[in-house]
Order: sequence, then structure tokens, then C-alpha cells
Amino acid sequence: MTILKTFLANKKGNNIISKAFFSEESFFYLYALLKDRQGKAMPCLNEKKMALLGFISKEKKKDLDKGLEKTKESVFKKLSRAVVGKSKVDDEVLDQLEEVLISSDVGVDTTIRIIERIEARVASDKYLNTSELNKILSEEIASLLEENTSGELNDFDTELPARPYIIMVVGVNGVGKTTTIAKLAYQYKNAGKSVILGAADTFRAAAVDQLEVWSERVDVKLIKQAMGSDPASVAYDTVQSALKGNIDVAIIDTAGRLHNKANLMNELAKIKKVMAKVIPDAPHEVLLILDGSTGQNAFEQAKQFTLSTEVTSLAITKLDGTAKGGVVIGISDQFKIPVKYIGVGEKLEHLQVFNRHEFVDSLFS
Ligand SMILES: Nc1nc2c(ncn2[C@@H]2O[C@H](COP(=O)(O)OP(=O)(O)O)[C@@H](O)[C@H]2O)c(=O)[nH]1
Ligand SMILES: [Mg+2]
Repeated sequence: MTILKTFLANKKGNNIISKAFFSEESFFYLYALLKDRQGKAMPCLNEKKMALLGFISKEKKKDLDKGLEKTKESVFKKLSRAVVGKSKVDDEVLDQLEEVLISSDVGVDTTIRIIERIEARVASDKYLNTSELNKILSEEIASLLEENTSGELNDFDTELPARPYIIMVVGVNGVGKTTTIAKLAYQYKNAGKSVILGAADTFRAAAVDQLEVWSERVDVKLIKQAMGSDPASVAYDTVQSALKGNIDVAIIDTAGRLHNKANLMNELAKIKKVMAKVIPDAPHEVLLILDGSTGQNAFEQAKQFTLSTEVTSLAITKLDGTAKGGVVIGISDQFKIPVKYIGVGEKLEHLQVFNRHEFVDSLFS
């Protein structure tokens, strides 16, 4: 690891460092420690390298903390009630903990998996103190989420696997598709990539206009047709335009509701097929947007959509202003499809690449 070597060369002889065990994990904690003491990042670690190692900037972490405030408050309140008058983690505390997790929208299956892990820890350490419960929970949840996906997800400045890279955005009405598209466009653009948008939600009157306003605000090109026109045709035009214009990323909006569900699924399939006529492996990403503030409903939507559409990534929006943020843990654990983004506010910067460690850290510390 070159960064680590540079770091060691810079800090030779430092006691804390020579004692540390150098896995990427322990390096992370060591880094956090040094960053705290000095109030700034080490000179040998720039933002890009930090992103590669799964670190996020102070600013993003602040947004994340703020976005998860309500969930955190509610989880903490319930946790402290669960351990009141108890000094060690016993069966009764575990029962209460189970209730806390389920009522925090983590979901039954994931709650069971978490409780099993805590039970195993209690078995090996009979006098596990309740004051350590937060720490233990965050460690176990982080390592549980680790099982599903290896490594952290790519940030916006990472090189894309295809050019143009075509993203098709799906999800029911109101979950945040159009706003998430604007946030993605903004962040890809900030990372130096050219972006084009396709307004293939031609079903709702205001949908095209809404995306148009965003495209102007973010200053990216928009491909559109009149309301009611064939969405597959808009998608086709968008992909073709991206190809001709040598564009890096094309993001295509879709309808969240048609006259009935079968109609919608057929239409999404048709849009996909048409894109592949221009670029055989397009769309490269089918991003399903879920509204985190709907808790278990988001779970249901994920189940339904993934049954009928080939979803490749998930975004969970509106985590700010809800106490149901625990749903991210459940969805991230239960679906083989990675949670790639989370929405923690209405501003363009408020879409973040999902980072398990930071998420759990923001929730439990
Ligand atoms: N607070 C908050 N609001 C969001 C977030 N994402 C989307 N929204 C809001 O959700 C509403 C519906 O979003 P929209 O993009 O139109 O949903 P669509 O129907 O799926 O395209 C809008 O008012 C957005 O501002 C988020 O992360 N946080
Ligand atoms: Mg929309």
C-alpha cells in the first residue's frame, strides 16, 4: 500500500504507529485519531486517496450526521430505555434490543442476524457491560454489512467502466427519482465528467418541465419530447446523443406510475431494449430509487421492482427528516444489489455514495 508507505516514511518513529496493526481497518481508526488531534487531514492523503480508502470529507460527514439525526435520536432513546437499570447484557436486554431494532425499521431478518451476533459475543464474554452496547452494535452491524459487498463503492471521480455510461433510473412516483438525477448530474459534472439527461417520464404533465429546470440549474443538456410521447424513443435519442456528443454519462428518468403495474414494467423493459439497440450493453446501470422515510414500504418496493426489473443498484432517499433510517441497514443486508447512494437532504450535494462504516458510525456514536 503506497499511501501507507509514504505515511510511514513521514512519521517514522512515532509510537502509536509502530504499535498499530496495519490492516486497512486499523489504519482508518489511526487516521481518524490523528485527524482529530490535528484538526486536519495528513498532507500525504489527498481527497482522492481518502475516497479510495473509503474515507469521506468532513463536510460530507457533517451532512450525514445531520441527515441521520432523527433516526439516531430515536434509536438512542429506545436503546437507553432498553438498558435502564441493567449493568450487563442478558437475555432480557437482548429481547429489548430486538424490539428496538425492529421498531427502527431494520427489518425482522436483519434484526435476527444482528441479535445472533450479539448473542455470540455475550456467550464469549458473559459480563458484557450495557454501557458498551452501542459500540458492540455498531461493530457487529458494520461487519454484517461487510459480508454482502466487498470494498467500498466508487465515488463520482472514479473512472467509469463504459463511455458513454448509461444510467436508467426507476422507482415509483414521489420517491425522488428526478431530484436524485439532478444530484447525480451535479456531482458527476463536478468530478469533471460531461453529462446528458433524458426526460423519459412522459406520463406526468410536469415531469419533463421539472427535469428541464434541473438541467438548466446544473447546466447539462436535456433530451426531451412532448408529454405523452413514447418514452423509449426519448431514451433512444438520449443514448444516441450521448454517443455522438462523446458524453461521459447519460442519465434517463422514467415514469413511476402508468395506468397499471404491468404496463409500467413492460414499458421499462421496452426502454431498456431500445437503448441496447444503440449500445449493446446499455443501460450499464439500472438504479432503483427508494424513499427511506416510508420504512418497510421501501423494503416492499425493492422486493417488487427487483422481481420484475433487472435492478443493478439502489439509492435510498429522504433519510433526513425521518426516524426510519434503520431501513438502510435492512435493505443493505437483505438485497444482493448494493445500496449505492443515500439522500440526506434536498440540496444538490446531499446525495452521498453509501459508506457502511460512516453510516454506522454516524448512527451509533
Ligand atoms: N428531504 C429530502 N427530500 C428529498 C430527497 N430526495 C428527494 N426529495 C424530495 O422528494 C420530492 C419528490 O421528488 P421527485 O424527484 O420529484 O420524485 P420522483 O417522482 O420520483 O421523480 C421532492 O420534493 C424532492 O425535493 C432527500 O434526500 N431529502
Ligand atoms: Mg420525477
